[in-house]
Amino acid sequence: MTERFAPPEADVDRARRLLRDANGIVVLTGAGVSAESGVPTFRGAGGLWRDHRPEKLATPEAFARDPLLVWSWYQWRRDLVERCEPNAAHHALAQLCSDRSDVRLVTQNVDGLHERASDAIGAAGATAVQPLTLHGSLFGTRCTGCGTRSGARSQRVDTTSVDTLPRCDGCGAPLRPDVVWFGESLDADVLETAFEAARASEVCFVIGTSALVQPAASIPLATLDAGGSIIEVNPGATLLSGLASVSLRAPAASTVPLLLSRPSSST
Ligand code: BJW
Ligand code: ZN
Repeated sequence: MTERFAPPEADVDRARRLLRDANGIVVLTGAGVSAESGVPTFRGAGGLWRDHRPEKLATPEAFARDPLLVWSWYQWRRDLVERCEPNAAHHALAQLCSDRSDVRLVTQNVDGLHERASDAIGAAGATAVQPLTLHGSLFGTRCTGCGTRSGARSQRVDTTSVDTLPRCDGCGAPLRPDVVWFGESLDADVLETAFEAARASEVCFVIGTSALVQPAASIPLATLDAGGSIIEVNPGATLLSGLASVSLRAPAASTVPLLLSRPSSST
């Protein structure tokens, strides 16, 4: 029943033209862009926070209290995401970033699917542009002692017992997932680059985020404050919907490629 999600044609055409004509686009994605790849979102029906309390799994205090529980949950998510593939929205955005130097992709996602779509573009010989990742990477680790990062893809974590959990080769302290938990600061350089791009762009293209988590949710407001506009793709309404020039209640995988294709006429 894909027709049920078909957004009004006039809105689609308007969004396409805004994107085509924009002097600078900042794209902000959230979990919804990966939903059709099979990666669960956080909030809403079927979301991770329906069955799991964030404060028990996604805070530094939770990790200090029960690292085995936290690592078991993250390893389960790593296994799940490894079985998923980038969808048509990830691929269309990777192509857009490759085609236009005035586009910046900023993601809250830790699943690496934008990166894999970009790698596919690079493998085909085009310029591969990697996203700015606000909340880290599901597959990286960081030392709780000395802060050393593992890089994008670390070894599978043995969650048999607390004694089998990974430790730092350098200082021996426990390694943790390299993600940003509640109450933690985002990387200052990454965040500043994202906000700079938002201020410098005429359009903020927001895809698949509930826009509830700060400071990421303020990125579209920076574009708006600088005189630009917001285009939103999301099957549900969000706090941004009322501020958007075009808000398409539609899923990402079919809609994003449609918006990034050529408008039906040149007017
Ligand atoms: C589709 C679709 C389809 C479905 N197509 N779309 C009070 C006010 C303001 C701020 C705060 C506050 N109290 C505390 C804070 C700060 C806090 C915060 O924002 N809390 C709010 C929840 C209230 N923020 C922080 O703590 C941040 N740090 C910070 O602020 O530092 C400064 C500070 C320090 C100390 C004290 C206070 C401030 C850090 C936030 C880190 C967020 N981390 C997580 C986990 C990452 C690791 C992991 O994955 O395990 O990041 S939480 C989770 O939410 C994850 C996501 O990146 C993030 C955003 O979620 P997202 O992507 O929007 O997903 P959903 O599920 O919410 O929405 C999915 C959307 O998709 C829905 O709208 C669907 O409709 C849609 N959808 N199918 C398109 N097919
Ligand atoms: Zn260390």
